[in-house]
Amino acid sequence: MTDAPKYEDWKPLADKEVKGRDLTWHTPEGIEVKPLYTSEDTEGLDPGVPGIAPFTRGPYASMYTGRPWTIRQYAGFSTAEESNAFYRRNLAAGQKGLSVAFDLATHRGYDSDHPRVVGDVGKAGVAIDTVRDMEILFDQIPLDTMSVSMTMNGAVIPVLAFYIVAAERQGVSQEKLSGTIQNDILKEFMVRNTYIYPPEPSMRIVSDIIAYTSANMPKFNSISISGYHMHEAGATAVQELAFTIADGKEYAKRAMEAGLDIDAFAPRLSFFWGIGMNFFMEIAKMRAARHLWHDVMEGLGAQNPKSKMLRTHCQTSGVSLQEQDPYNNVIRTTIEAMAAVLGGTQSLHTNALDEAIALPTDFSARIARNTQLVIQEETGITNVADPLGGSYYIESLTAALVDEAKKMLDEVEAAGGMTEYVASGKPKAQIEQAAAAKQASVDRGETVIVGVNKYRRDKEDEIDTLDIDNHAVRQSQIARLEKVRAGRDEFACKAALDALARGAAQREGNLLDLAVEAARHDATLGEISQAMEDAYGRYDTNPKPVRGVYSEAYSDDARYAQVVEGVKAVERRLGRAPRLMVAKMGQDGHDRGANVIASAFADMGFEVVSGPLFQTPEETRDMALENDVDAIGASSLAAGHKTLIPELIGLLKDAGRADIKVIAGGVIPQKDYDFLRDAGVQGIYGPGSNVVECAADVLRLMGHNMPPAGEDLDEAAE
Ligand code: MLC
Ligand code: 5AD
Repeated sequence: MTDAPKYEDWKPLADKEVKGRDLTWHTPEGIEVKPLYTSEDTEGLDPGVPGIAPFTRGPYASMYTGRPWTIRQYAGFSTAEESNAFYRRNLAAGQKGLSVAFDLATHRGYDSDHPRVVGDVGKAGVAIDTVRDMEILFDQIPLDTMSVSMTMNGAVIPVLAFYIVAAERQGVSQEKLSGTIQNDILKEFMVRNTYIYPPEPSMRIVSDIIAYTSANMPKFNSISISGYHMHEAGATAVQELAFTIADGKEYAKRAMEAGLDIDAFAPRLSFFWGIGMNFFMEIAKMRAARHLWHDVMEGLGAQNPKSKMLRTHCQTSGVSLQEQDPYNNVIRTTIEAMAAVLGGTQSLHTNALDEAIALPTDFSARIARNTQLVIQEETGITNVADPLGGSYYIESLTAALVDEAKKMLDEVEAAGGMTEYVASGKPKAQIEQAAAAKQASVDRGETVIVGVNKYRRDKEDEIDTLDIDNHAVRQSQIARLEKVRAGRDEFACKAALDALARGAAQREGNLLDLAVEAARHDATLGEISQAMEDAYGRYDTNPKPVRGVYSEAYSDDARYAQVVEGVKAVERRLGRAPRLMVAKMGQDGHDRGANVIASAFADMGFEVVSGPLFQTPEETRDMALENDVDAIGASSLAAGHKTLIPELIGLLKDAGRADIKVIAGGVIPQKDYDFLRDAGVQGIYGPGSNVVECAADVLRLMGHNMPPAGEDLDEAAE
């Protein structure tokens, strides 16, 4: 038998075909992917079998041949009644597990009647103020059999307490509850921004929940350690892997320091990945994660194999989906779902095609859910465990990711662990750097997005999107809050809240235990949060956008240079650089877009003022006036735009500064454009907007004669 041909036999043939062109793919992770992998690449790389350490090929032995992944669609909007009806329709149509999306007021620990959350109630998720709301949310959904995930981090104590008490009122005791609470605060400080308290007390909350659930709720996953939000914020696969595994290690160490036995809680730690369009990279990422977690837990002394076995949820990527030609999103989501499944996920959410515009409608949610049903029931993919195991490319890429992530994990370790590393701001800055580089590559057309920066249609079709009457939801929440407050034993409620406040201040008792008692007496979410805020305070940060990524990516670009010249011309006229304030109003913490804009505009020569997160329109006005800015870019991704931006424009007018131009960017449906323009918004930039052209528009608004792209100034003047 002759030896099978090898890479060196193949190389000259390929070189000849492509005339010597270098076919290496330099990934954003810094991995050099060759155009071909062979058996030489996997020598010494046997990943073993699923269900046995290090679990690279999957946590369970039989994987989907025994039980398919859980179809778990993340959803929530408006009131508890409306979300409950939506859940029940979805369950009847084939969804298997629930996953609750709460509105931003709830995330940030405010009741619906709080003045800071006027634009947020019921918008990006369901409004929950009391146990009563939670009871309605799960009406006719048996909590002893349905597994429920709740994405909650900031207000995790009241929300989990409400869930436990709502189940009690259904007659279900807490040891029967199966599900997951996200409870992952470290990534909130890095990327998701729905924290309430400073890092240290927030870490106590995490370990109190781990302690409580491991003692009382054996079927409940105490945490969902999430890379997803880093992925969405622009992280590379290596960053997502390393920072998430490092977060997990930090939580485990904290729980051990609090006196818990690692094998008592580690089997109920779970993970969550974002799955984007980089197909094989995403599959390899999930396999690498299982290997890495196994090693970390072994390092911490875990004995039980379940402690070392990484189980995960996945969600297809929101940022990969586009407003333009939105049916392409169905294709993207299918590909991403395939990657999650071939990577061996335990639970999956597939995004809806209207992701870049609004929350899902019944129609778009059906297509999203059916994407999973079709893969599960029509393709035969579930018939073999880890079907890609042994692929030369997949195994090599998995090993490369393990190596690269280990280097980053060592860096975190050297910095004193993830709490310290997060406090240094380094991981956030590294992710923002990667995000800005990615946006520049899209703007330059190097990263192709079909229907956006290539094959763009002249005219887009409108699609139906979900609209929520935020005012009506708020009114009905306020009415229910009043009813609950009027019907409770005020004395017992106050005593329970005082006990919680003492427990927080004096580090006594378990905070969840104390909050369950307050919830039994109908304390509200805002009251429970406030009891802890009295002891801990509220945490604030100021954005510090990265510099230099855009100027580097565009060093040879004529249009970029033209815009930079335009900025200089305005600067000569004004005697100072043009000033843009990037504003984030309301409780929407999505700051990737705002930071990318701030970073790019600063590189182009603007003086950029970055407003802190969670401003009220009044606070934005004050900051704009103090800094004497020329324009304000309001970034909105959580549907507060129709309330907050017109309010800001009114306030500027009242202050005699109608000359300050207001532009808006983010997730804004086309059907709201006229409303915003009528309110005085002078430019609207949805997903897929080019940042350099956005800057050109701002210069025009400032009276500069900026030519259209592709023309020079003289031509434009003619
Ligand atoms: C599974 N089981 C099997 C099996 N596969 N038994 C035999 N053979 C097999 N092949 C068993 C398991 O052991 C388990 O039982 C039960 O079946 C369920 O399986 P699971 O793997 O635990 O699945 P699931 O219950 O779906 O849990 C998945 C999870 C969990 C562990 C990843 O944490 C989870 O559901 N996470 C979802 C998180 C989520 O939805 N997040 C949304 C975030 S959205 P037993 O008895 O062992 O339990 C977001 C967006 C934003 O964050 O920013 O707002
Ligand atoms: N309903 C459904 N999906 C949601 N997402 C966020 N909020 C909701 C909601 N209320 C999804 C989107 C978003 C990601 C963070 O989660 O896909 O990008």
